Amino acid sequence: MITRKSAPWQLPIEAATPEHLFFNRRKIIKAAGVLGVGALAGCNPSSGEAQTASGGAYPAPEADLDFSESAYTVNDDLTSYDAVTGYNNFYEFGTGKDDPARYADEMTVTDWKVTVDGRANNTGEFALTDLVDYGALEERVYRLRCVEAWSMVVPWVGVPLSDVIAKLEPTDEAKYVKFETYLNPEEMRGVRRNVLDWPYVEGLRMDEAMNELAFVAVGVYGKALPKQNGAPVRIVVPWKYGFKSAKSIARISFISDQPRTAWQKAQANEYGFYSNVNPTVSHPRWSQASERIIGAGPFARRDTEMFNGYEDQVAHLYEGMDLSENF
Ligand SMILES: Nc1nc2c(c(=O)[nH]1)N[C@H]1C(S)=C(S)[C@@H](COP(=O)(O)O)O[C@H]1N2
Ligand SMILES: [Mo]
Repeated sequence: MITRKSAPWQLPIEAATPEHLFFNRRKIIKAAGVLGVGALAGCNPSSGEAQTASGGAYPAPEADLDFSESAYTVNDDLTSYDAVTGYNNFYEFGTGKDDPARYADEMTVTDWKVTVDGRANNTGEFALTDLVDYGALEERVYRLRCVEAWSMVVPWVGVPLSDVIAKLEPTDEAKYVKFETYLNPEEMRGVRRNVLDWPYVEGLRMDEAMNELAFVAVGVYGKALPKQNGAPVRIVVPWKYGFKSAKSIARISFISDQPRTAWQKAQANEYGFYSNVNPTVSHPRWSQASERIIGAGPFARRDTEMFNGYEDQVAHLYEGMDLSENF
C-alpha cells in the first residue's frame, strides 16, 4: 500500500483541497483506474489510448490502488489527462508539443533495462522491478513548471528517488547522479536532428537527489506512464524546471564531478545545472515571474513561486549560494 513519511509541512489531502475538488479528484482517479484495467486486459478503447497503456509490456500500477490520502499535493485543479498526455516536451520525438503523443509509440519499452554504473556498490543492468518497488507505489500531485513559463498539475505515481538510490548503494565518492535517456534513432525521429547532443543527459547533486521530494515516476493518473510522458520510468524533480525531469531512463551513473547536461551543452548561458524554479532570475530571453496554466484557457496565468512552492523543503540545499550565478 501507500508508504508515507510524515513531515510537519504535509497536509492531509482533505485539508489541502476544497471539498468539491477533492470529490472530483477521486472520481478522476477512479475512472483512470478502470481504464487501466481495460488497458491491461488488452482492450483498446481508442487509438489515443493505445500508447497510454502498457499492455503488459512493462510493469504498471495496479488499478485498485487507493491514492486518496496522498500527503503530497498542491491546492489547484489537476491538469486534464488529455493535456498531460497530449502537450509534451520529449525532443527525441520532435520539438512540437504534439510530436511526443504522435510519435513516442515507436519507442520499444518491453524488457526495459537500466544500466547503473560509477561509484556505487550495486552496479550493472537492472530490470525495472529490481529498481522500483511496485508494491510501494504512491501518488504525488506535483506542479511541473517548464522553463518556457507554463505549468501543469500532474498526479504522478511512483516511488521516492531516495528509495531507488538506496538499493544501489552509492559510495562516499558519489557527489552527483547522472541520468541518461534511452536512445534509438530508428525509433526516435527527433534525434535524427542535432537539436540536442543526444542522449538526453540530466543530473542532480547527491543531496538534491536524496531530498524527499525527488521522485521516480512509473505512472500518471493512476495508470502506466504513457510513452510520451517517459515510459516506463522517469524522474520528477518538482522544485526545478521541467527539463531536469528526464524521461525514459536507461542509465544512472554515480559520479564525483558535476555532469554537463544536454541543455547546458546546447546553451550554457540559458540553462544552468541547477535550474531551480526562480521567479527572480529571468531566462535571458524571457521573464520567469509568472507562468501560463496549461489546459485552463489562453489567458490563465499564475505567479511563479520560488522553488515552485517548495521553499521550505529545499531552500536549505542552496544556502550560501548565489542563485543568479548558480541558475
Ligand atoms: N529525455 C527527455 N526528457 C525530457 C525532455 C526531453 O526532451 N527529453 N523534456 C523535458 C522538459 S523541457 C519538460 S517540460 C518535461 C515535460 O514532461 P511532460 O511531457 O511529461 O509534461 O520533460 C522533460 N524531460
Ligand atoms: Mo520544459
